[in-house]
Amino acid sequence: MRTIPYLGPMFVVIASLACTNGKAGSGRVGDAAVVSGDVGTGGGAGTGGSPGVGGSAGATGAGSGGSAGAGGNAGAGGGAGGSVKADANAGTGGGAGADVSMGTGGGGGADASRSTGGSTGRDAGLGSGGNTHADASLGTGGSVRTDASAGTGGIMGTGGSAAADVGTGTGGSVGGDAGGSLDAATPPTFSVDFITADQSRFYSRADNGGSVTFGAANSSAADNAVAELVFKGNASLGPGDKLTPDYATEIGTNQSFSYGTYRTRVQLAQCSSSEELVNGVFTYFNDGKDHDGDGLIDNSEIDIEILCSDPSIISLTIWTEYTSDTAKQGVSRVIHTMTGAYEDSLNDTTSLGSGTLPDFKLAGFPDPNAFYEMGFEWHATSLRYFIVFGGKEVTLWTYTDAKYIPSLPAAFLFNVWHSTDWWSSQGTADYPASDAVMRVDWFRYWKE
Ligand SMILES: [Ca+2]
Ligand SMILES: [Ca+2]
Repeated sequence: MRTIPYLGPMFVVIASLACTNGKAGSGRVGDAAVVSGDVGTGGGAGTGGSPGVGGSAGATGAGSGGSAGAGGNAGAGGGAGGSVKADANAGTGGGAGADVSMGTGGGGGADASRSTGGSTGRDAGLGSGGNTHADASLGTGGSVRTDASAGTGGIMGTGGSAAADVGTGTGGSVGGDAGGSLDAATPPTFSVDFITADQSRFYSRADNGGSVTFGAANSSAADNAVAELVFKGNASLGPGDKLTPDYATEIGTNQSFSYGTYRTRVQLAQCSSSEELVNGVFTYFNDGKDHDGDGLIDNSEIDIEILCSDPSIISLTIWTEYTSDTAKQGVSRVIHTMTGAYEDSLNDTTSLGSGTLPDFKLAGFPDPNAFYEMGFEWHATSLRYFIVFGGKEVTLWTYTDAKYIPSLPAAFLFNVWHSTDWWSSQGTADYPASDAVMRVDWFRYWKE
C-alpha cells in the first residue's frame, strides 16, 4: 500500500485557542465554538422535564435521573450536571443539543453556546433571560422549536424538554441524534455542525473546479445541514491530470489543535472502480521546519483515508516527519473491512505485522448513502483510531510508540483529491468522469 502525506498548499495556521464565546449576557454567537466553563446562572431548565428524575439512559450513557434518546443522555436530573446527548452537555439545570453546553439553567441547541440564564439554539447564543434566534431557544420563560430546548415556562413548560437534538430541565429529557456518541460527558472544546454558510472557523478551496457549500441541506444529517465538498468530475481528463492534494476540494479549521479526541460524521465521495479519489479526514501541520532537530522536516499528521475505487479499505497513517518520499517517518495500518485483514508498516516499506481480526470485518461498509462517525484519540504516548459501525464503536488501531506520534498542534482537514495510483493494487486509475461529493455533518474536538 502507499500513503501520501498531505502536499497541498501551505496555509497559515492561526494558533489561537478555541473561541471563548458565551460570555454572560453576550449577544448572538454565530456558530460558536463551545468552551467548557461558560456558565451562567438562572435561566433555562426548570423542574419536571420530560422523562424526569430516574429517566432512562441512552446509548451513550447517562447521569442519574436523566433520560435520553438515541445517542443522547441526560444528566443528574437535568439539574446540576445536567447533561445531554452526544456532544452536548450542560451545567446546573442545563440541557443541551448537539454541540452545545451551557451554564446554570442553560439549555441548548446545535452549535450553540450560552450565557447567564441563557440557552440557545443553533448558531445562536444569548444573554440573561435569553431569547432566541432561528432554531434557538432561550432562558427563563423562553422557549423554542425544533432542535431547541426550553427554560422555565417555556413552550415546553417548566423544565421543558425538547425536540430532536435537545433536552433539558430537571429530569430533563432528550431527543435523538443520529450519529451521537460518547465523549458526551463533557462539552467539546470546538464544535461545528455546518448549519450555516459561515466560514469563520473553516477555510475552503476547490482547486479542481469543484465547490464547497457550508450549510447544504441534507436529510441524512442529524440537523439537515452539512458541509458539501464537490470534486468536479471531467470525462475528458485522464489518469495523470490534476493529481495530488494540490487540486483537492478541501475544508480545514482555521485554528490548530493538539492532544485530545477528534470525532466527525462523514459521507464519502464515490467513484467507479476504474477511477480514483482519496477521501481524506485528517490533522495536518508542516511549516517546513525541523523542530525536533532530527534532520527531517516535521510533519504532524494523523490520517484516515478511504479511496473511492474500493472504499471498503481503510488506510490509517500517523506522520511525524516528511521531507520527501524517501526521507520521512510514518506508520500505517491498512484494514480490509470485507475480510478483517490488516497490515501495519513503517514508511510504506517495512512491515510491522499483519493479521485478521473479527472486529475489523465490517460487512457492507461503506453504505454509499450513509454517514459514518469516525475519529481518533491523540495523546503524547498513544493514538487510538475508531469508527462507529452498526451502532458500535470499533477500535481500528491503538498505537503506542511515542517516537512515531506527532506532538505539534495541527489543523483538522477534510479533502477529496485524485490519485492515479490504487494504493492496494497495480495499475493506473482514471480521473473521475462524474462529480463526487464528500459530506460532513459535524466535527468536534475535545481538548485533552
Ligand atoms: Ca524533524
Ligand atoms: Ca450538521
